[in-house]
Amino acid sequence: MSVLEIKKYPDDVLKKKALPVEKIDKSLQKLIDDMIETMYDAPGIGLAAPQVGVSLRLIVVDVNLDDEDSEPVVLINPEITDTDGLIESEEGCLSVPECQITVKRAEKVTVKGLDRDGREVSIEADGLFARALQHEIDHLNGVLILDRISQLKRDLYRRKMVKMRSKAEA
Ligand code: GNR
Ligand code: NI
Repeated sequence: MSVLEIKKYPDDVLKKKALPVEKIDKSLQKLIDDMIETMYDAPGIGLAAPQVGVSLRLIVVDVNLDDEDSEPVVLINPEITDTDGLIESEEGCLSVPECQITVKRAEKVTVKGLDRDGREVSIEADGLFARALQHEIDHLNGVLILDRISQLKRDLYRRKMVKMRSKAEA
């Protein structure tokens, strides 16, 4: 297994709509394992394939990072089939460094997809798990937390990043 490079805004791969996974083969299993290792290494509570430069509909989530026995959830071609409630909460993103913003999302979601063995699964989630699933599925549609805030805040973030970059290069 290997830790992969996490692509950062404004990388083009983060803006693309990812394609459905057609074949669950050895190379996909390796990608899944590498994504899990990359998520734990970061550390993050979720990771979508486009974040490691692969434009496929595949996500991994583990909101119990502190729990040794917790198993990562792997979802291939995930789809939200039901939502309930709306709630605002702070979010960060490994691909959008130095950015913590409040995002309004469904409080509960039902998500269907395939597990890593290709079996159909349906997951009901609330709390941080529901939030992480929606955040990762956004990545598959080329949507970042920056797209969910006002133009003004987005411009502020862009300017902050330009400044940080010029400092780092100085
Ligand atoms: O590690 C992460 N934390 C987080 C916190 C609140 C809402 C969503 C997230 S996902 C993020 C990892 C990430 O960027 N996944 O795409
Ligand atoms: Ni993210």
